[in-house]
Amino acid sequence: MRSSASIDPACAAPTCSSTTNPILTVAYANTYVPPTVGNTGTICTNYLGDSATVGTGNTFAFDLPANTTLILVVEEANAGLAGCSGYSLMVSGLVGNTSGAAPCGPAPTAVSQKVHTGVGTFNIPLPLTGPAGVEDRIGNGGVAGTHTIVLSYTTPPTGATASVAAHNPGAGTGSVNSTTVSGNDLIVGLTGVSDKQILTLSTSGGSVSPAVVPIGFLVGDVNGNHAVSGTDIAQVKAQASGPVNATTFRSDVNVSGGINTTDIAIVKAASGGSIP
Ligand SMILES: [Ca+2]
Ligand SMILES: [Ca+2]
Repeated sequence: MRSSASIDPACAAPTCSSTTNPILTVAYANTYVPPTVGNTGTICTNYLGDSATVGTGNTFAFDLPANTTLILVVEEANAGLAGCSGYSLMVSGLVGNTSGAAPCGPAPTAVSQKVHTGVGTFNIPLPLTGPAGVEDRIGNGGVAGTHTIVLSYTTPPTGATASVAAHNPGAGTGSVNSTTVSGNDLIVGLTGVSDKQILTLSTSGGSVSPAVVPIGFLVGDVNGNHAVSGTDIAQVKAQASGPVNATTFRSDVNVSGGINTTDIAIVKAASGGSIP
């Protein structure tokens, strides 16, 4: 795919979605030199950026220099599949699209936020790279599967939108049911989120860089190591009857505002569960 040239520097942000097989998108400046057998080094020639993850939907951003023609290569991730019979590609940030100023702004920080009844609001960090952060609490207000994700930028994320890009394992469920801009924050409501999965939240559009946030959902994983075991049960027991504060809030699994036998029972019932 060849876009129109960018006269000014731009923060270009392609979003690619496949209707069939997993794909990977790579951006090049001006010229793409296809690799050949025995000479694969050309895939780095004129390289600008790529989607980093393979899937049926991905978004990324990169700085496109002035007076540069953007070339996007959409590759089927796995050889031998039926081919990219259907995909869509959208690019924001180029000339005539005021949503993507250059250079690309810094990536946001992300947290999973919950109110613990009568005590206060506590956040679990969600790193954008490396192992996924884990939300171990069952849901907002103790309702399973409802969660609030807050992405914080250095400027208001006006016009940005969010969607669920992937589930791992693929049978996982959950979708975005609200997106709100408040100050420099993009507040995303999730509903119908099934337990024991890594959900990939993708944001795009608007006046900020797109972001991809992997979020682990594993009820009872109070130490956030992607598995529920006796260690988690012991931690909740040790903190039971004590205060819910910045150190202990993960043990208040049902966000009731207290740590007690109900939380211990939830973690015991979840023991043995894990996520990738
Ligand atoms: Ca654990
Ligand atoms: Ca509790």
